[in-house]
Amino acid sequence: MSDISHLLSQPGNFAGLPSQHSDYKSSRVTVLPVPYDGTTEWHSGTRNGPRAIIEASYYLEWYDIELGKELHSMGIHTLPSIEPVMDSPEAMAERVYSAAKSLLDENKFIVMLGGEHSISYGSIKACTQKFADFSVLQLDAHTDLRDQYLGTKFGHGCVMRRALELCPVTQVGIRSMSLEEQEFINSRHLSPFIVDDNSLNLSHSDIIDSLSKNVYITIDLDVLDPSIMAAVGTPEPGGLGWNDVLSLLRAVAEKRKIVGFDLVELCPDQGPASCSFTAAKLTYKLIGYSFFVGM
Ligand SMILES: [Mn+2]
Repeated sequence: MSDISHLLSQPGNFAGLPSQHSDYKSSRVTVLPVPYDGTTEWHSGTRNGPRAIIEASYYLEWYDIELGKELHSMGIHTLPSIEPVMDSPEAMAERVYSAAKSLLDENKFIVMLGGEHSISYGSIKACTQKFADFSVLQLDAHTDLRDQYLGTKFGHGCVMRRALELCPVTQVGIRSMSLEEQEFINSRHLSPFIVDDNSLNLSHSDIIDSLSKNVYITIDLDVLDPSIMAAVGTPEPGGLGWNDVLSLLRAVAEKRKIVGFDLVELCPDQGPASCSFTAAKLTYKLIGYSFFVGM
């Protein structure tokens, strides 16, 4: 058969990119869907997040007004989904770690789409082994610092406690935590950036000063205000706006090297379709910042 690939759409391909912009070998970015929600306790359904984000991404404009260019020149390849392990959160974390490690070994930039927040641990662990002078920036309404929850140390409420055992973590957008988590923060002298006065005047320089040279970003979509991001498992009022998040991410990209990121906790059944598009656009904008802004 003659080559008709240019006539065919690419189902399951982030941003609907044609093969010349999404071939695995030549792409620096790999989008890794992880449809897992084995430990969520209230609204489950984040397993449908990756598919919803990718389907919404077909409607993205490749051209970005802010950066003045199309953002796919580094190549963006979308991988098949990681098969969930449903009976053991720890085994699932190990599976994500193995996948992330192989991608980093091939010098790929990981963009992981969740799925619940627990999946971040595997990719953070792989990054700590690859990059020196490394830390994590977490955008989230919740600290996720419980030592264990519902019988596991690897659930989404514990993910940043596990990450902190590996590397420094800067938490931004926090507006809910348990007493146990507050006491842990006090005992470790951690300083999360808490949203508590409606001003949302988060100091970019304070946040950036707390980060290492190489930064992995984990975005729990509930960091956004529920008025623009209702489709999450555990919504929390008083969140950041779209421009708050973008201006922070751009400022980080200007001063630090972003080495990978994930976007988690989209629960498409809980909100309008605009939430999936917002998540897709945030993914695309952060790819753009990571490759075309600053360092
Ligand atoms: Mn979270």
